[in-house]
Amino acid sequence: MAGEPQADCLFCKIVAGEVPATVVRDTETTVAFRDINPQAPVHVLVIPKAHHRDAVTLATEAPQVAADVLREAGEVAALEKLAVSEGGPGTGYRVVFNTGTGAGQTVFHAHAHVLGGRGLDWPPG
Ligand code: IU
Repeated sequence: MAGEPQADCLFCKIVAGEVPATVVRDTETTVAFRDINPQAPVHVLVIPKAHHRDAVTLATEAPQVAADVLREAGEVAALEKLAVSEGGPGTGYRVVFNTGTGAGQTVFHAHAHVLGGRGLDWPPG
């Protein structure tokens, strides 16, 4: 059933506390934790606690939780002083949802990458 924990899912295990993670924010519906292989000075993943295979599937199956994930991405950016309005050293941040193997998705539990703390090129690689 949509949203049910998957036994072989690493991020479901992080939600369950079975795999360690450096958690920066925890809400009723989401968890935000530091990426173990950071691609920028700030690299935090925001995930729904429920299992959905990617961000668009999440938005279809649980739109309110998709909104929670996006709002939490903004809360993380504020916490990490990335947002211009926070007066931090950053001049902004990037929120990325890799979707599908061709786009670099390796963990099939929806997650937002929140990246910042350095200049971010466009177009991305
Ligand atoms: P992707 O968009 O599916 O490629 O992102 C998965 C991310 O999960 C990737 O950046 C990994 O470094 C990260 N990650 C993690 O933070 N902790 C883990 O135990 C594992 C992967 I495995």
